[in-house]
Amino acid sequence: MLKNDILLRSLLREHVEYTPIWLMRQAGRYLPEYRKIRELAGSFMSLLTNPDYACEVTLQPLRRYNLDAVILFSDILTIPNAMGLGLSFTDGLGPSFSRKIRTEDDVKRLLSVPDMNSLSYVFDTINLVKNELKQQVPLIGFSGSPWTLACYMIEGQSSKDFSNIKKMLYSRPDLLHKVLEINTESIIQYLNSQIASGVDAVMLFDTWGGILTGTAFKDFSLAYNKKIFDSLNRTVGDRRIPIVSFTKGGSLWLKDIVKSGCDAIGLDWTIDMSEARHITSDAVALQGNLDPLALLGDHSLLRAEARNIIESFGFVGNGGHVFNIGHGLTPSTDPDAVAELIEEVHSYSRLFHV
Ligand code: 1CP
Repeated sequence: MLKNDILLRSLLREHVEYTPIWLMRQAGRYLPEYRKIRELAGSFMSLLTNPDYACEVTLQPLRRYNLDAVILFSDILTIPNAMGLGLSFTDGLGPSFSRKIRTEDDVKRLLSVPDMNSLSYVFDTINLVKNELKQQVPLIGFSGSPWTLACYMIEGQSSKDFSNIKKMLYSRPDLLHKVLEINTESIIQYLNSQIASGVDAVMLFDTWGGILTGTAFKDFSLAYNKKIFDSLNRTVGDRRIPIVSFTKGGSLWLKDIVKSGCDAIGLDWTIDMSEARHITSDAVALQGNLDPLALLGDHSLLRAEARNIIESFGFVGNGGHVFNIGHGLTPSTDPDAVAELIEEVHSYSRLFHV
């Protein structure tokens, strides 16, 4: 039994005493202790694939802060790497693949559901973290969405305009669907293996869903996310594994996302909590949605922003709110600002849980 299961109860819209909080990219370059291990590891890939290092980095934020969850330290690009696309990370430039998917021949030659044994370093990390955590707080597992993984597999790196994947969408939609089908099956196996290894909740990162038109979002992103939510093992013994769906830039499509079958929706900062709650009518929990750059400013204004979000969600009643930022913490974040934010959310939110 978890000592602090308030995150899981909030995601399942059960009664809690205060609003739980965790932060996307809570382990990362803004923490000096992260930079130290990153240097020891030599490269981001060696950090990622070494379960001892990855476990240590997962737990670092919990040693500093009164967080209500930790998230597995890994990356969404582990799956395309396991497919053999040759992932590397360059400082300042981000990820890139030595092999890209652009043609029918690439799809035939390069694409298949990876053997989950080649991802055993991820499942080993989960085992280590669960052991070290000693049931203090839940561990969140994750994957990228089929569409977001396809963006990197087809562009070969980060992109400003996503012209290669959009060209495929508007010229060979059949080929893109093939890529998305393979990604979907891979993600189902990957997340079910994470669940079997012990994660307590799962989040799907659809970071690039928001670049699509409404129709394309439904056909090329949401339809596949739904298939994943339908295929995950959501009950393990007497534990329920809540699922969070995060589409950055997806606030216009909340009504459709609710119907995809997730337990909670992650929100970026572009919508007011009250409006998101009104649209979703407490059918799901909501996670978010502070602008991560608010942590770069004045601490009293940061606390005020946090209170605004809590007030905007309002009395929790039959809803569920998990406080988070609308995208990842940036490397220039002051670690003290994170402590102030957590303290404010924990204390102020008690007024709204009666
Ligand atoms: O230099 C470094 O130390 C690497 C920076 C870094 C970190 C800390 C990368 C490279 N990935 C990560 C960890 C990571 N990535 C986590 C860890 C858990 C956490 O503390 O939150 C998670 C959940 C991710 C997921 C991830 N990777 C996403 C989805 C979430 C999001 O931020 O939108 C995406 C898009 C990636 C790709 C990626 N990996 C790394 C970078 C710099 C990027 C983004 C590149 C781009 O902008 O296209």
